Amino acid sequence: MKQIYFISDAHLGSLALKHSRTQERRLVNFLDQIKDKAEAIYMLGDMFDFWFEYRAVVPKGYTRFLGKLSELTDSGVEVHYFCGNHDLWMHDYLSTECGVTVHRHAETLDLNGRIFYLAHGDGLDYRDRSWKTRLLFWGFHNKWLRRLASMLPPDSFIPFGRNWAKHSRLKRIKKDVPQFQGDVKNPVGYESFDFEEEPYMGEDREGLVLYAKDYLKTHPTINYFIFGHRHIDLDLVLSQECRLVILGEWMSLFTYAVWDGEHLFVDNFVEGETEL
Ligand SMILES: [Mn+2]
Repeated sequence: MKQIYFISDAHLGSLALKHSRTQERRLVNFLDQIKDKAEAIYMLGDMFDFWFEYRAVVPKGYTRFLGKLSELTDSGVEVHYFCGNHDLWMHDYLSTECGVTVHRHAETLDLNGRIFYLAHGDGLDYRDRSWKTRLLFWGFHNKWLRRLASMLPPDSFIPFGRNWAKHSRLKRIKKDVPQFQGDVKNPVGYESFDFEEEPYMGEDREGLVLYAKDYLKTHPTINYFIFGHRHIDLDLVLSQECRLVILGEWMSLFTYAVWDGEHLFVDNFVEGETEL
């Protein structure tokens, strides 16, 4: 049986990373290596660090990645894209140009006999949301604000967005990175391993785990919850029939999950080593 792959959070084009072209190439190599085995690929959001699409204009860059997606869909592999909080402002470019199916909300899907709940994961962490997170979530999803932003010229708004995304990444820089002690406002560019996420908070505090546990009570047929967004890799048994996977990211962990119809595996992609 053919395999179904899950990846998320590459944050391609991040101005906070020194080697973003290398990162894109690695992702493209991964996609190239799975193209004959894959029945479908689910990308669970934030593959782009900032994507804001106008009716006639898309952000420049990402050509290798977009080309590979088109190649995959041309050859019959299903490619699904769940919008994340860095790339929810999509129109129809990925679908019409690259043949990708774009999902704007969480979906419950039967994939080769098992029930999957798939989502990026932002906005679900409802027990632990500050007013700032709520305000941003509202602003990001507000159609009038989006319309307003789309009246700004791309040459000013897209760089603004990319810089905003860069600074939100720089907040997560490791405190002991020596080069960061220089110019905080204007750093030169960092290796992806210079960043760290808030570590896993445990079953009783981790928002996506709490959300999934709650959701499972009213939707007991779900076998797998798969999320991105959190940038940690987590594989947790919720019940005899249900597991939760948080996918990690594609900046320094290069994690993916694969479903072969019988087992769900989570692994890291190490170029030249990982056998796919
Ligand atoms: Mn995210």
